[in-house]
Amino acid sequence: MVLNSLDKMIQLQKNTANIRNICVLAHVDHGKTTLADCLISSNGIISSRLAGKLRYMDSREDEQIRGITMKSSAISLHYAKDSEEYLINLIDSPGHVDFSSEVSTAVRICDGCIIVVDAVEGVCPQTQAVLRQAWLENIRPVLVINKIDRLIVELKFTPQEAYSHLKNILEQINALTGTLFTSKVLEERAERDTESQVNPNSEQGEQVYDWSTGLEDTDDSHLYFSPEQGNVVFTSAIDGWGFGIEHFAKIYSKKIGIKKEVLLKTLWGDYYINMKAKKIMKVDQAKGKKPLFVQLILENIWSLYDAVLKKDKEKIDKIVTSLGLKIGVREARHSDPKVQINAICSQWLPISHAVLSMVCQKLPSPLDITAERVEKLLCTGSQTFDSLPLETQALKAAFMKCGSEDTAPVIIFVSKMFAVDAKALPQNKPRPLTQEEIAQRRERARQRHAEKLAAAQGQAPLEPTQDASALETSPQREEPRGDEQQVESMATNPVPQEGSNQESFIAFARVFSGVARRGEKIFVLGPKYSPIEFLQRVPLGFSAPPDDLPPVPHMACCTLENLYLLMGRELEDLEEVPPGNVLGIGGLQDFVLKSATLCSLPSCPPFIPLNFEATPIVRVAVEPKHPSEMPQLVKGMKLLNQADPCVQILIQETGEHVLITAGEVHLQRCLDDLKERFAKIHISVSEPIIPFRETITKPPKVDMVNEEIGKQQKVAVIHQTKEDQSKIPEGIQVDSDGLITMTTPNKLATLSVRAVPLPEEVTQILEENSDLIRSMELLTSSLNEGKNTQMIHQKTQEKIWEFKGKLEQHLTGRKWRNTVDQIWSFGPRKCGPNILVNKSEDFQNSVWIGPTGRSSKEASRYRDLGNSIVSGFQLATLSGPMCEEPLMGVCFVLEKWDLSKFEEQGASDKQNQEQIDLLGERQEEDKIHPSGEENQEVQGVCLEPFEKRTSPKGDSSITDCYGPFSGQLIATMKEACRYSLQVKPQRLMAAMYTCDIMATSDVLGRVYAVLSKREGRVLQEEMKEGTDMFIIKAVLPVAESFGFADEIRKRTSGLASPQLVFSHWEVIPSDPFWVPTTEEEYLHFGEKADSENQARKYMNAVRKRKGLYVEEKIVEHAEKQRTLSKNK
Ligand SMILES: Nc1nc2c(ncn2[C@@H]2O[C@H](COP(=O)(O)OP(=O)(O)OP(=O)(O)O)[C@@H](O)[C@H]2O)c(=O)[nH]1
Ligand SMILES: [Mg+2]
Repeated sequence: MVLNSLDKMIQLQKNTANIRNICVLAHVDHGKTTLADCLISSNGIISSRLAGKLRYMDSREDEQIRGITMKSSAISLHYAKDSEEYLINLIDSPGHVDFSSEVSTAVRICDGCIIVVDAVEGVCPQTQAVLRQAWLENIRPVLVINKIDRLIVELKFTPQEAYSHLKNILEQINALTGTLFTSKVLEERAERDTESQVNPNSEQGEQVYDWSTGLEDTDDSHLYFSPEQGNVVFTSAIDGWGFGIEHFAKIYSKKIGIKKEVLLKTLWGDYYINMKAKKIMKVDQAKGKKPLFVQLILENIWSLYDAVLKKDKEKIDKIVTSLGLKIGVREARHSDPKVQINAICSQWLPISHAVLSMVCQKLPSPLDITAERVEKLLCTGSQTFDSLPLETQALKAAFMKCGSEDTAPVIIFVSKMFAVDAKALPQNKPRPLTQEEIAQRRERARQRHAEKLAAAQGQAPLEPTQDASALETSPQREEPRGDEQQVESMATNPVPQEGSNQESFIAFARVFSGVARRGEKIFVLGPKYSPIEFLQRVPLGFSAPPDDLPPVPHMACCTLENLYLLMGRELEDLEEVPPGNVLGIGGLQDFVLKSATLCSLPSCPPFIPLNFEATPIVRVAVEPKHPSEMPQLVKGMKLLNQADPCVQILIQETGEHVLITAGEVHLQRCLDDLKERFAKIHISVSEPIIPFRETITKPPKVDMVNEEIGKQQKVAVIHQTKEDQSKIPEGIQVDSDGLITMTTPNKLATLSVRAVPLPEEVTQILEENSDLIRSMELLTSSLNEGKNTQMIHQKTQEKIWEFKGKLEQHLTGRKWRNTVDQIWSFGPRKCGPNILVNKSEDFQNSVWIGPTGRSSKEASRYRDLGNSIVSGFQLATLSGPMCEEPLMGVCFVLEKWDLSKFEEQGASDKQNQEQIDLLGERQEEDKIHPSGEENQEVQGVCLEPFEKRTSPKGDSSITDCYGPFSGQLIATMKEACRYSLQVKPQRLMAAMYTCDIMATSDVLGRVYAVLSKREGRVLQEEMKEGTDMFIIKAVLPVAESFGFADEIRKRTSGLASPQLVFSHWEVIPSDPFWVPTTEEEYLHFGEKADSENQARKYMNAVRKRKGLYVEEKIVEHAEKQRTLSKNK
């Protein structure tokens, strides 16, 4: 087939009903890119011989070397079926977990997806993940079961066995779909129930809970994959063939004379054919009849493979002629059976036809977008369209219509930004000449040749008039002479010099409504943009040009500079893009960081953020080899951040530039990009920075040798705690049960704090609801500031009560009485998994209702000072005492908060007040200059700024929440929290990966050896049905995971490869500060107890990295070393 011209594509883009935006999703290595190759070759973009070998969509060098896809990329294909012509925008996605964010970016702009499953490996962890992602985004899937050839060649299955195996895979994947569906129906039902509960008149509210309601009356048959529905095809991408049962139903209905419809229903399933009676009957196992699928389809394929592999020339010829195929001589003689199979099968059962016709039939066009999907795309959890302004609601209709008329609003979603070399942009590339130009030039060349001939026949030779370089840059100048045809065939637009080695950013986007035109002005809406705010700020009917609009947060206005057709490795310039198409947009890099919504109307709500399955967890610090190149590094990191949907960059408090990635492979790719594309400098990379969390536990009941801690041993423990307490400075009271009482340096306030470990479930609930906590925090702060603009939506309110209910459910018992009501704040960063509980009687404040108690004036004073207490808590939870890592699962209880002295002071005259403040000032000064200066001198120095600060506020100096006293409160609270932790048994928490490994039984032992060496724990081991593969599910600390995948691969000679996904935090049971205290422990571990303590090892490593003091004995039993000096 010939390459489709750009004009053809432009024409196809206009017929929205025949556009299919699809992505290919699967577990790693199941053959997505190979399948994409086959589809691309059907359009003549690559040769069919190279299909499967080239992996055209893997355009990066490292993708080719490693053999895995790392980014999603799109290509537009043309497919003609019957009389219809279709445009298929195909997106190939990566299967490796590290790049799952790329899958999210692809899924968002598609309407359907092809799920590829390896026929041997079956359903794998990433298959489940991508299926879930497709569900969450409401896009429709079809199934491709790939690598059927492996069943024949590798597993040597008989057709019957292969059939059972395939049936099994289908069942597995349908079971998965079933669970997704059930959970969705149940969720919807729960939602309906809450609605009806709100409306007490409805009858449903009183219904007895019945889990099955809603399930029975919802038809779900169309959701499942089954060959008779036409949404499953069987393929071997590497051999270039594939089929759906429709293909065979057509053939056999003619051959056998049974209706096609009957065959369609019976070709898959336990039916057999009675050839004599020409009847199809149910399979009776006892009689050993073969199902139709085996008899009519698989056996034919098997016998073809058999003939080719056995090099049975005669049989091959017979098959080829009976199928009516024509095989090229070269292929027919080829010694490699794969080439022969490919040549025969790709004609007999062309894979592109099987897959693309299924895609066109079964997957929706952009016009079929459902109202449900529109709502999901535009409304975050608690919001619905009804709650938005009318102007915004009108946009829903535009979405559904997907219209291209001039009045239709333009709505585009940018799902990621990707970098291309500026030289590869169409406007900077040499432009191939048009047919006309070529003809003209040919004519000129002919003339010249004639002239030359004439000249040669008698006259003096003509001087060459032009040189090649002049031609190159000025193709339109007068007649070029000479035979520079090669040079002439390309006309170049000069590449701007400074842009020659620059990266250019292209937005990967889709038009959801209206026509995107080059040069048009458009609004760029950030994820936090609110149309409500816009409509409040801008008067109705405001019709100034977009540039003159008053500034609205998270909104900018830009021009669509360049529009591109994405063609895999190439880009093609477009003037306009009709709705429903995937496109690339140039010139947005200053406006869009990673993703954005573009709309011609500011009343559009932004699309909801993409949901990324992978959590960035692997951190490294980077620095340039030459310090002078720091600016390049910073610039490069910014570009990298823009070019990758999932990477995070930050500057740590220590000043290090840190890169946070999803895993080792992702890290490697980011570093390569940084070095070779974005920064172009040599960089040095630190060892991975592994995050930990700090927590406390209940005191242990047994000691390190599993002996119960009895009375006698307790003496030792108490002795030890006393020793510990001696480390706590004077002026701090410690109760025997761990209550810390501390006074601010100016002696005006006293705080009593206790730290208590939270139950594990509570920590988990806090983690799960961090978004909700954050929005609660926003609401409270806007209420405190007196703004009441944000109405609490009813659903949000419900969610808050539900969250509170869950906490109450788990915080029961005497110890936790009333705790939930007294929660004052969450930390760190006001949304973390630690809580501050306020049990002081004078002042009550809770996250649920805001401050109460006392008169309002005092309350406001307490509130201001209370903010300092909360800040102290936030600081304490951000970095713990063990190794300055964030805390997790700790509850700080503020038992007393004594401000009586402060109030006395407050009541006294202003003179007094000044001195208090000065005292505070001085103490702060003292901190900075520990040597200290004479009191009077300090007064002299401080008087001026002090007056400046207090004078405008008058008597409000007491409540000055930014005054020195509040600083002292923050510091005291922070210290009190830290000491309260230190008197409890402290523990480190390690980040854990879950790890799925598939391995054959013979390498199982080695996999276990590697796992146990790296402190991994096997959770589950299962044998995969029908194969000799085992699936092992294990957990592994992130700290031990570096090089794990490589080690497993090496030790098992590539037979097993793990997938690591961050799963949770786990307490490391050993105590990092442990020293032997009981007799048994002395006996067992010796006095020094120098056996490996994992927690201490981790803690010391972190402390060392952060430059903190590490208590380590470097030299033990030092003996004087004798140096044998030469000159004795
Ligand atoms: N036997 C056999 N091998 C196949 C088939 N399709 C693909 N492969 C092989 O499987 C390996 C992986 O193929 P890819 O197409 O790169 O897989 P992928 O799903 O794109 O992988 P990622 O992009 O890394 O997730 C390659 O070595 C292919 O040659 C097939 O039909 N049969
Ligand atoms: Mg791939």
